[in-house]
Amino acid sequence: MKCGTGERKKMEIELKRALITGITGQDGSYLAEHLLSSGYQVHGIVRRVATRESDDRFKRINHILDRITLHSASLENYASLYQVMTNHEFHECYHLAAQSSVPDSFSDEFTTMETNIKGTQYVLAALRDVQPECRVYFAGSSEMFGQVEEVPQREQTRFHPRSPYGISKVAGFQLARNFREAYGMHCSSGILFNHESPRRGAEFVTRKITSGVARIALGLSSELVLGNLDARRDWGHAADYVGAMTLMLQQDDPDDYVIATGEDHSVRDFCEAAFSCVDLDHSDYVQTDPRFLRPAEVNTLLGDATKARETLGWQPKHTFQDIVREMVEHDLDMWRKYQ
Ligand code: F7E
Repeated sequence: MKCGTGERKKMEIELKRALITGITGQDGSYLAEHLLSSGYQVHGIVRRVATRESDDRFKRINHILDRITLHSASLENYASLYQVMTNHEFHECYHLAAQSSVPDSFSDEFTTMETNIKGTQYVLAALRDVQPECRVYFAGSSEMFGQVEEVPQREQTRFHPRSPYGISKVAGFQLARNFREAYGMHCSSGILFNHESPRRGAEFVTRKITSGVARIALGLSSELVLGNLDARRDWGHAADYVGAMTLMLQQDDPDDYVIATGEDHSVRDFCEAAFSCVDLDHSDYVQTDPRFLRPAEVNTLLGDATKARETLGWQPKHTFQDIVREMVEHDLDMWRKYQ
């Protein structure tokens, strides 16, 4: 079933329907909430096995499960995606699902490439074949800049990825651009710099730090072991960043945008800020271990989101301090149960 102009007009009168891949993740859950509050009907794709797993897989979306529709499909299986696109018409599709851990992309490069590159191609191809008028958002990443050639990084900055993850995101970004140019699809990519929240996975450095700080403050642990403390990142709040995704799809023309705060901090700065939330000095607790270093590191990332601000009217609301404090307070509440 192709979704032509007639069908699209009908959909505009009806509720807007959005499909999210990666709906169980940090960004997917905030995006689902944001779209629901804007009156959308929200659909998500989850792996078949996930539907049979415990509450844990759905922990970020448990509170909205009765307001969203989930479809079991897999990024590794074109036929399953094709079926979802054939059975339901979508106005917007947010393709967020990916293997998103940079260190894991070194230890499992083949899965990262399969999921992130082929998965993106499958999503784009299924939409092109079944409903080419559906607007598409692709989750690009500041990891595409990698070994940066200018500071701050803008949409025009050359890509020099430093990990299988970064390479897979460059490929996905180029696929989205090619579907836009070759098939006239409304495909936009956000080049999102690091974005955090209490829903961040424990494998990422900010959550590892805030969780470690909470455990130390509650007497459940005595040290926090990290890798490169000198790495610098432009850390924003995930809830702010999903707003930028939706704004991109409301533009007349598809385009690519850097989404960032324009402020960078080192991992050491993050530790200092997090420990000071519980009146402790990070230098008394933080250790380093080479096993957390990467084969190739991205030393510094700092974004220039001027285009998003001027074209989309987007800007972040949360400050660095807000983010650190919110995450530490959340983790204190969480770990208190184990005291
Ligand atoms: O590392 C350093 C590490 O794993 C940040 C993903 O969402 O953002 C994220 O990628 C920095 C790196 O995020 C540890 O070496 C030190 O320099 O939190 P991260 P990431 O690699 O920047 C981008 C935009 C994405 O798109 C990705 O999907 O922190 N670091 N010590 C450490 N990192 C970790 N994970 N663990 C440590 O112990």
